[in-house]
Amino acid sequence: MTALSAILPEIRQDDATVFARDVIAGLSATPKRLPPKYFYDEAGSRLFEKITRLPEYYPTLTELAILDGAAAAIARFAPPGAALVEFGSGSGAKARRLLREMPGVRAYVPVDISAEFMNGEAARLQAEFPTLAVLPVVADFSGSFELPAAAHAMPRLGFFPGSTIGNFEPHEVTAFLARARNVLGQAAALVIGVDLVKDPDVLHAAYNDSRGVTARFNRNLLVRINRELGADFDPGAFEHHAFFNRELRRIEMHLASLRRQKVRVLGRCFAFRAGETIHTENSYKYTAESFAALARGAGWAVGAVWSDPQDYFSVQALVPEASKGGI
Ligand code: AVJ
Repeated sequence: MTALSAILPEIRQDDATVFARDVIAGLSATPKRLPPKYFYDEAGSRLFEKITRLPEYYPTLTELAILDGAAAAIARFAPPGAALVEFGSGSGAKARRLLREMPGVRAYVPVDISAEFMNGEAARLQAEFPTLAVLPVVADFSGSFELPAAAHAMPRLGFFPGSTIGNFEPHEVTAFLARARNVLGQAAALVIGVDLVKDPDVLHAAYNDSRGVTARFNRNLLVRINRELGADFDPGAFEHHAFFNRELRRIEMHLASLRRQKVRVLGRCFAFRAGETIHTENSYKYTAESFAALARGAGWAVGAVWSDPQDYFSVQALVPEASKGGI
């Protein structure tokens, strides 16, 4: 981790430029939009952790229960001496559950965009599993990234929980899954959490919690843009909107301008009509069939699916298309 902090300043500067470019491009577009990956600054990561503990937010609790019940079966997809590569690790709570059942795994490689948050959690996990090599990578896993050299020599098992895949457009899912095959190796498996299509009322409640944590999470994006890009958003002048788009089978989150207003970002002026929204997130929901079809398009087959009794959420083991049924 010493080496990591040594290269950090350089990465951060580069990040700021990319963030600025993405924000300007998104606010210049019609309709206005911002990429959801930018929710996760330090405050945003903490707000998201809070969301995962809300009674209405079923995905996390459901996925944890599925992982607890299926950990031994999932462990069979880890080759001996493997590196467990987690895309978007967050708190590492889910990896912990798998690692306890995977004594043969030699390394844990969490890949996350939020350096501060991840490094703290990685250190804690290292203390819990002293013989495991914990090798964090600070990167945007939606693009291409390099594995640490030590992990190159090991067989790999991919882990992408939390239904973060739901943030990707369907064509991006295929691209991501194809890239994941390259990072993990052509023989590797990928364990992925996929949220399922369900009663719209259940979906609505999960993204409109009664305590307003999701609303704060959404608005924090404006707070972050103010702080990091010197913008003058009034977060209180934007309202949290979240609804299920039935046709596209996705939750959409927006920030709706409560009045006509102008906002300055990096010397540029952006005008909002009353009611005009910034589209901040899509969270796609899948059926077993619709996800299997996307996976197939990227050369993966569904080797196993685990879900809860209500079929709210699924954990799926993807395997190379020609070799169904684990290793
Ligand atoms: C982290 C993308 C899975 O889509 O449910 C939670 C993010 N947004 N509440 C999701 C989120 C609003 C979450 N993912």
